[in-house]
Amino acid sequence: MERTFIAIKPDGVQRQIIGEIIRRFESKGFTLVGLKIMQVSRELAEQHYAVHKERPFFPGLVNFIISAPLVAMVWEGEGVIASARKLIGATNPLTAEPGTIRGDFGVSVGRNLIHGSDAPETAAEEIKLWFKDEELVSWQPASTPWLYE
Ligand code: DAT
Ligand code: MG
Repeated sequence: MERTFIAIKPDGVQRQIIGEIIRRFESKGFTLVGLKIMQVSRELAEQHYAVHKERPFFPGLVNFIISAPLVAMVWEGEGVIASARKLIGATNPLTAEPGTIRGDFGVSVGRNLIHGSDAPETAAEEIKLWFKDEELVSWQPASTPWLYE
């Protein structure tokens, strides 16, 4: 089973759509294996977005990520990495399709509510960056036989 790192950014927390976002992942059939609300340090935010450190939006992005609490999660399921990106929608909420999280709840790229790992390598790196092994739970929901043949 694949795992991916998902974060509800400070705007999603402040707009009180944590439950709505978790509901979408649960309803789809993915399994929550890690969850915490946290005040992110500047160091962690910079590490997480290190790939963007030369971009003009980087300082604003880091300040935004540490501006208020964030919800860090790990979700599990077959194909969850790519599927989560589809549930999340395009980076710019204005062009994200309706039905996606960004398409339904956002209007600007700097406040796009949610992060999801973009590939197996980044998912593994991000899970390791944000969670200790003992913070992740391996379990099988009772619905599993009704989701997979
Ligand atoms: P994604 O979050 O869809 O993977 P990304 O990795 O290209 O997008 O960028 C990371 C985050 O940086 C993105 O969620 C929001 C912010 N960002 C990207 N492009 C931006 C821009 N042109 N202006 C402001 N913020 C931007
Ligand atoms: Mg990205």
